[in-house]
Amino acid sequence: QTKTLHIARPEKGKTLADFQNIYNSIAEKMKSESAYDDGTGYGPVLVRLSWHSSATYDKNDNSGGSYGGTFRFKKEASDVLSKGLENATKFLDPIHSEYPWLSHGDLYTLGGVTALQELGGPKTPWRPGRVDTGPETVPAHGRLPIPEGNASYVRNYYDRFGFNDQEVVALLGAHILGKTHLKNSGYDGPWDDDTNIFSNEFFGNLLERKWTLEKNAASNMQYNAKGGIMMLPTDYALVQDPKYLKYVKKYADDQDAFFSDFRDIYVKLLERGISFDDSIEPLVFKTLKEQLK
Ligand code: ZEM
Repeated sequence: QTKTLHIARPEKGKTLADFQNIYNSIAEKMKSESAYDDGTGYGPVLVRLSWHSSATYDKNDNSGGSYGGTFRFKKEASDVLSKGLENATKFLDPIHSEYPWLSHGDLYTLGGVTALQELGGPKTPWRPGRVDTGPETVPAHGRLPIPEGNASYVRNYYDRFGFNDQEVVALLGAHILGKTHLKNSGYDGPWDDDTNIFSNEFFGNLLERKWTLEKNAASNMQYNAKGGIMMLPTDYALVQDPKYLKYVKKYADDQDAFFSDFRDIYVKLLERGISFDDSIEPLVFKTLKEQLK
């Protein structure tokens, strides 16, 4: 089988300072538009955009992934499973106008890294070099996961990326951020009271709350707990499968282990399928708060 080659070619002549400027523009815009989604702000939907723009990856032919920035095309963004992400691309459009030299793949992944760090998540090294590709490189719909799946669905799904059980559990800890919206996905509610603070509470909630499987207003089955928090069937699968459960317990107990493992698998997700030359240094950005000091 022929494999698509995705060779990183960083924007010419740009340094850490240039990318830190973009980080700052995104972070400042998040701050000034913090009322979005009833006060959650844009952070979670930016993290989700970074995920969906990477989630088309297939290890078998190295197609899809974040490299080509193809989420900018209707052909990709119109997938029903991506409803709501137009809010994230609209948020980032003016950032791209400010920095037109930045590729869309770099923009969408840097948006996620910025949001993650600003919401209290781990420092996440990021490498530039994605290059825009054309609409002919958009894979057919069908590469995004459905929320109805059980543990074997989730395991089989992430095998397409080459991710193991530990990596999958760490990655899904991102579902501490934001919420599900009936009008987007047909699911309803947040995963935690705090929708915009990154932590290991997704795992604590999974283990400690009393979950009831109920039909929501869109007739989809979801797990609900007191206080109006929820889990998707794919989230709940992590406590139903003993091999996943082991890592759920570990991350619930050890926030540092979660932060470090989440960072590693998130970087891997955002870079899947891309060949980076050794000379391309990972960039580590300062948060807005750190820059005040
Ligand atoms: Zn999500 N996700 N996701 N996810 N996701 C939603 C929202 C968010 C799945 C899924 O079906 C859904 C990952 C993996 C998987 C985020 C990040 C990451 C929603 C709700 C659904 C239905 C959308 C809505 O209604 O607006 C499934 C099935 C997944 C894998 C099995 C991974 C991996 C993520 C990041 C690393 C985030 C941050 C949100 C919240 C978005 C928001 O607007 O608040």
